[in-house]
Amino acid sequence: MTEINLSRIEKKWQEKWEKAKAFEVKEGKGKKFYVLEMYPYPSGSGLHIGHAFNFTIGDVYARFKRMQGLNVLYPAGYDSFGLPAENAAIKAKSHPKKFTDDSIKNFIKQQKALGFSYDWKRVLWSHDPDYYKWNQLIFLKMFEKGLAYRKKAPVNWDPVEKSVLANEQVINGKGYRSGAEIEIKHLEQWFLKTTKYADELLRDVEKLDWPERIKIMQRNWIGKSSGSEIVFSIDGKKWPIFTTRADTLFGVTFLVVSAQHSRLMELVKPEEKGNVEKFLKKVRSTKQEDMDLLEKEGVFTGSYAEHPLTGEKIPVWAGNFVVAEYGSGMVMAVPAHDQRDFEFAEKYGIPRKIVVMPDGGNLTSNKMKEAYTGYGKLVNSEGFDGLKSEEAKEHITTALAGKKKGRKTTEFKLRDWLVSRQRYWGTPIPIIYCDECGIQGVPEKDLPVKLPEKVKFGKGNPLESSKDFVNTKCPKCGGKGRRETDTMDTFFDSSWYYLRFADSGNKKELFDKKKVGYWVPVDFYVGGAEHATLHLIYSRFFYKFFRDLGLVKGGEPFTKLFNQGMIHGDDGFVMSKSRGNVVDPLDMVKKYGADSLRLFLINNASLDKDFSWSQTGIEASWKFVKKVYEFSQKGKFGKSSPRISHKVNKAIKGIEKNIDGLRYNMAVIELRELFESFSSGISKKDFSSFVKMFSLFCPHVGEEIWEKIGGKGLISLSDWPKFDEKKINEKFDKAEEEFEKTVEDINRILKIVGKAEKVYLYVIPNEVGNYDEKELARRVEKEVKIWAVNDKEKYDPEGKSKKAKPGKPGIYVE
Ligand code: ANZ
Ligand code: ZN
Repeated sequence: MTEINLSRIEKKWQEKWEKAKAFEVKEGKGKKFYVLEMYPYPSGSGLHIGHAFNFTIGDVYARFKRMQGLNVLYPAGYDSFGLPAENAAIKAKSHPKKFTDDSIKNFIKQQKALGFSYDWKRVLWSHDPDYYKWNQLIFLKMFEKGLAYRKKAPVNWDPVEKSVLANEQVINGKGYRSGAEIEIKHLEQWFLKTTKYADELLRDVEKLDWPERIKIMQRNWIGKSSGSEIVFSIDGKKWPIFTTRADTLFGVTFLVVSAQHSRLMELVKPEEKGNVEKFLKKVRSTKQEDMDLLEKEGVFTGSYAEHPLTGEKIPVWAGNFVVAEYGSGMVMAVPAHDQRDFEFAEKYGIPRKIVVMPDGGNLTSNKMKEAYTGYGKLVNSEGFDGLKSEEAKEHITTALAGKKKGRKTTEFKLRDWLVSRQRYWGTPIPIIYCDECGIQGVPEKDLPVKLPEKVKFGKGNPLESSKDFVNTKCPKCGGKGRRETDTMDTFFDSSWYYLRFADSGNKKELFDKKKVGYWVPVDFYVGGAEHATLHLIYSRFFYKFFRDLGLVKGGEPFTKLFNQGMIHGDDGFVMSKSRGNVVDPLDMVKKYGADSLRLFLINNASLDKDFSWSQTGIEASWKFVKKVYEFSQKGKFGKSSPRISHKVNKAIKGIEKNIDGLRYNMAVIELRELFESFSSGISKKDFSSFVKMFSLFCPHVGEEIWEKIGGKGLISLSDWPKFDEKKINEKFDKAEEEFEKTVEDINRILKIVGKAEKVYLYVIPNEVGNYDEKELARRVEKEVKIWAVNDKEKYDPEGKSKKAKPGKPGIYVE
């Protein structure tokens, strides 16, 4: 028998696919289906096992839909701008461009080695001026519409990356990549007005076929709150404050202004200035989640506010738990009914006042161990006593509105996206500053503003020290102009790449509307859950912006989203170089072949669950691949018995459903079971159906077998097998179950009897066909003789044939 040579087979078919441009597609040919994996960062160390898993999930789906006759767009691209490349290049004393180009080349080679069926003609990467030119155009369009704007704001400064970060990129007060403690700086930066679409972004979450937890994260991130704005007066000036609990207004015992509030200093009295400044040095984050974790701290400003209804004097504090950029950056603190305020008041000895009494409850201020945050009936609230919280909110707000001291309002947690970065390796922001004309967009004809290649790395942003880059002419007056040296956050690049794939070579425009209209939205999007609030919010925002420009239809870019699980090392821990439990997919390809790796990755567990690498697992997959190949090489086909026919048709039906539902592991179980039944003979047609299904997971060996059995063209482009419902007959499954039970029964008897050489089986006449002597002998490892109970010739010394029942033969051993 010919020994299987997997690497020869892989190379052969990869070349054939490439030569035949097998997976290149054009729009218009029937119904489309768009499969996409999240834009990978082409790391210098190449493709890791998580990528291999992610891409295999996508590839199997793309192959499946393609065979089902859909026109499948399945492209690949590289998220190639960004700090990691810049840092790695500096470390390797290379240039980020060279470093990145090399990484991409390597990445593509590796993807090809795994047999992914991408349309390579459409490949793109962000650092290509033909790509980022369009980033710049999009930015200018946003600038024109007031959606890209500059403002001074408290921002997150990452001292290691030496750049600002967006709110989404700060985790527990630390930079999401560097892990450095974030510092707060007040800087003028570029923002994109994501909040313009806040309401719609929230509403449309309901339309999405996405994992529920991602939808929840999106809802929370956008965070809509309905409440009231209440105006407090401080030294004659009006300071509006957002609250969702206007019913607690009479319980306010202090105000807290955010430590990062842009007008904080107006509130600080000279005698408190020293204290306040000392306090401000300690404050680290601008983000709510981070603040909630911190111990609540603050400092008195020296100012007092006037209560809008009682006129009482209320001290104003600065605190670390108030977000500058939410509401008005101030809170009216009600320590009896808000836990944060409670803790703060305890710490600084500020009194509390109960104004909401729970039903049947009996709160006493000095016995409270924590705030009562629920609803109830109002007390200590002048004319509003006795009202229920819900009613009181309305009444109090109306009373305030009458005095022009309040109104109903809605707030969103979502902040505008800070997109400027003080780093080199990104898209230059296409803006020119002129002393005469102010901020000017670069005219479209001058795009792209190219990233200069000859720059000095090491100190700060190399663009700043590049005179040729910075000095330019003002596009309006022709006078001296200065280029913006900030670059765009790389999440800008990934916010629309899926649209460019629909028309990636277009030199004249962003993309052709008709082409995008045909391919987009993405029907199936696979990637990690870590993008829940970053990329997936930004992309949805871009899409809505493009829709408003009339460039795309519908409102959402990704119809169905799937998050794959994480792969751990064989020790159960997350793979990491320091633990030494990393598995390199390319090593596995060399050792076991690409198909075995692919099969192993998807047949482990439910695709959205974490699982651990297993050596025996990949070996088992490899053995299966070999067995299928060897079976095919014998090439002896006959007729499928009705039982086999039943199995094949039932498997097609089941596998089809399981793949569609992303239960690949279940599909593989069915495929293996089906294969096991072939030893008793199978028709070529039925075997072809099996190979087609097998080829989704193992495309190289699939093609090789297909060629051997005389299949026409490429199996990758063949039609998905159709099942014949009429050939599915559950009686075969029942017979099989009975057979298995009989095997068990015999084995039990053999165990009791001990020494026995022969097994006699007495079967109801119409069931004789369900038992195969050879198969049974193999299973019980004894000589077996089967009799029909009514056979006159039968050997039955103990009359065991009388015990036979339908589905349960009589058994005699000796
Ligand atoms: C008084 C009050 C009394 C509040 C009470 C709550 C309970 P959500 O639902 O998240 O919108 N708040 C307002 N602006 C804030 C800011 N910039 N940073 C931190 N907290 C802020 O929460 C709204 C509530 O969060 C508001 O209602 C306010 O505290 C606080 F028994 O006002 B509340
Ligand atoms: Zn000018």
